[in-house]
Amino acid sequence: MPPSLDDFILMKVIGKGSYGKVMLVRHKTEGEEPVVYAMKMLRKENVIKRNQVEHTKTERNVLEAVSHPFIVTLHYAFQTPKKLYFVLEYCPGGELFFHLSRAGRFAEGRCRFYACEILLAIEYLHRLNIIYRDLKPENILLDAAGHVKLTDFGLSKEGIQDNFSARSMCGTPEYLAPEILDKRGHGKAVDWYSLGALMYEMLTGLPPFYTRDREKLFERIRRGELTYPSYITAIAKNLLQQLLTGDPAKRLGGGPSDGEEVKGHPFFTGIDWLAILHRRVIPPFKPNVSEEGDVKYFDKEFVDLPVVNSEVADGAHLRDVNHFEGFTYQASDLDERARP
Ligand code: ISQ
Repeated sequence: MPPSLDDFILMKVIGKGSYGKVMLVRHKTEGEEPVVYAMKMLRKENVIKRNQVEHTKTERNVLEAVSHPFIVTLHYAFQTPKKLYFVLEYCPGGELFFHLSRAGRFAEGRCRFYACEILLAIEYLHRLNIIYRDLKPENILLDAAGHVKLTDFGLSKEGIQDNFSARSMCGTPEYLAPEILDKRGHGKAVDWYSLGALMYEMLTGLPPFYTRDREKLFERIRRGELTYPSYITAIAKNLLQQLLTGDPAKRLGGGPSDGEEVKGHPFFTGIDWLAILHRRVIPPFKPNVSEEGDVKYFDKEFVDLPVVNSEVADGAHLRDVNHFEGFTYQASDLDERARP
């Protein structure tokens, strides 16, 4: 049987945006322990109106193709006449952004830990010729142990040229490499720039070049002149400067060895990369979640929203209306996904 909406109990809203919403759901399993997932729901009408059809198919295909400890797992995908559903691994630690907002900024050791896990995820994607392109604190989640999980692959993958216009007008350009802003064509090095931008925000509390004036922001990203607070250590500052280099050919990670070049920076001296990959390094912060399905790290504005089962009026029971051909997916135990 292909997966369907009937297989899940909708519990709580944990995220909402122009794209649609994300809910905590419980799988109706027979006998065994209950399983919770994060269900991302997209209204087809919205996806089409916002020119996101290709991006949505990309996200579905990338998620099926990958298997990595620091990338969210896709368990099922299905559709009803009006909506598309991604059933993903639930990450009870919430967004890294949530924790960064609370803490103001992170100590260097905590920043290094997240940077290491993210670096390995990006390196893995690059080996599959996938460029992530959308690294920002909202797309980085924490699992129950405090390890990183990347989500949101709508903008990923090589060869999608239309993303600039589609995204920049609604998204935030803070983390975008200057070659994307200038539509110069771009490669894997954009992800190393974004890693630098993310690390800058983790260490200082604000993204590089920050201003609320969009035009100014664009100009500052292009000029590339950045100031560093005095508490940033010399080694961290050097790494940030090398990752935030405007010319992708001169940027750290921009060479043929990709992530290896970044790993080799003195900021990462002493890191046991195999221990990081195997999740043997204890996270600097462990989410304090009690029962399965705890939502304490998700914004109250979402969690307090009512769980509406508008799905009944949506013709949801009429399954397999294939507006989005090939969307349905069920993870198999014998999967052939590329492992790190
Ligand atoms: C997994 N867990 C919590 C929230 C999520 C949001 C989007 C995608 C996956 C998620």
